[in-house]
Amino acid sequence: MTRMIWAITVGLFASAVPAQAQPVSTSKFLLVGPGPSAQAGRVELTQAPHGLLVRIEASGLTPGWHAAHFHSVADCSDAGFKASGGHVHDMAAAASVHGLLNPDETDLGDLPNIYAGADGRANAEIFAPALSLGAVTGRANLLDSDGSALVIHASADDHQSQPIGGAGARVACAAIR
Ligand SMILES: [Cu+2]
Repeated sequence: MTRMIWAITVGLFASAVPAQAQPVSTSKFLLVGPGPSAQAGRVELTQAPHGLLVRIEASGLTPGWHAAHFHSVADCSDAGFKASGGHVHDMAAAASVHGLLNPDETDLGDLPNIYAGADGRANAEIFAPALSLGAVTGRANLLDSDGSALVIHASADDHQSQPIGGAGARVACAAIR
């Protein structure tokens, strides 16, 4: 009997306290590549209380590991995706300092590698605590005046080499704006 009362009490308490959850809004962006006119999947970004949840659904990649980074401009219009600029980095720093394994600093746009299977598809969900959709203190806003881009490279990121971890050409790009 005591246990039943306790259970009821817990139930009432739980229903009386509103959940802290806020409405979740996910923004979807088209991933193109190779080149600006071929569809390669999509990128979904969800603003989280302490960072950004990044979901990547890509196809047409060569099997194996691929670097993925946020670059600084929402422009995927040229064949090599060079217009997407360099990596999103700390604007207080003089220049980009790349690499998740770099003891000096890590660009805010650096992400773990993603893996494409034999069918060329890669699905990944990554949490990026330093990034934001919209202005948030202490996080880089991907939706700044010129937006940003999620770029997938031809090769894996070694997370140490400058300036892009030996990741090679840019093979897919999603303009974030
Ligand atoms: Cu990159």
